[in-house]
Amino acid sequence: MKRLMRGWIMRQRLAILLLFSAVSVTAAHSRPSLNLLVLQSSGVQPVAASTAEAQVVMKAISFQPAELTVHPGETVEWKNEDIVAHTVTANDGSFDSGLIQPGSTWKMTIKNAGTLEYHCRPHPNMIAKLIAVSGTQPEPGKGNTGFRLPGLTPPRSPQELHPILVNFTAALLPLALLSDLLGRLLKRPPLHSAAAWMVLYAAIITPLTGLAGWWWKSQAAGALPPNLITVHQWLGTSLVVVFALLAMWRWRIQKQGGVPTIGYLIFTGIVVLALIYQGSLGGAMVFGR
Ligand SMILES: [Cu+2]
Repeated sequence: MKRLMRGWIMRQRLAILLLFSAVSVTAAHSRPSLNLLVLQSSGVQPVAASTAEAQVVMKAISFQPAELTVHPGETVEWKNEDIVAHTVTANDGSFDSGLIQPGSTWKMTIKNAGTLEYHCRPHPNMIAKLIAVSGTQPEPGKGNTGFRLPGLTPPRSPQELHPILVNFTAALLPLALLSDLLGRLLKRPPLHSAAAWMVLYAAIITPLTGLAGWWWKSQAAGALPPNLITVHQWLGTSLVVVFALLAMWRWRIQKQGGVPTIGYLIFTGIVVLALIYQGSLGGAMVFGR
């Protein structure tokens, strides 16, 4: 009976650990997911003809306004008030500003009526649209109201893959440390086994995260802040090596059936701090400071 009870308590503790890792992954994803609900044009409002140039400001990693009604023949100006470079790139490939550095502007004259959806290449979460209407007629077929959810598509670009893969390491390594600490505290060998597996998974998946990061950098060229990216890429590459060594160390401890030493726990703690710093650099590049 006592053994049954013990097993039940173990399962409860593991469930709590799993819940924590799920919460951390969800939190890391909550920001981009806000952009998933894109409000489609609801009743396009024709505005009086204006010769004034329309302006879109790029600020806080977003286009402001995200939706702008213009007329064919008008010139729209994009002004970058951010600390990082952005692009104005048509989703259908019909135009691309190239990199617009902080403080710079880019202009484009609207030729035809229609909806022009665009995004920023280094920051795929930066999306916006221009609705070009001719005369006072609302654009035909675009006056419908309602929401449209984008279809679920598998991640293909490094800008999507890198942030997804990062979550695994960000969850696995701190949880492995927590599991080892709890294992020592509660004298539960299964918690040590869980920790050894988590360190191994982190060591396997992190090289893929690194590859996606290098791929991203090769695509984004000079769009990423040079100082941040230099530290981020080399710290990340070092962490790939450190995780591999850490996994070997952890498995040797595991094979000897032993409890991890204080030395191992302190070293893992330092690696977790480096990982947190690495995450803050990545966040600064994608979302700004
Ligand atoms: Cu951007």
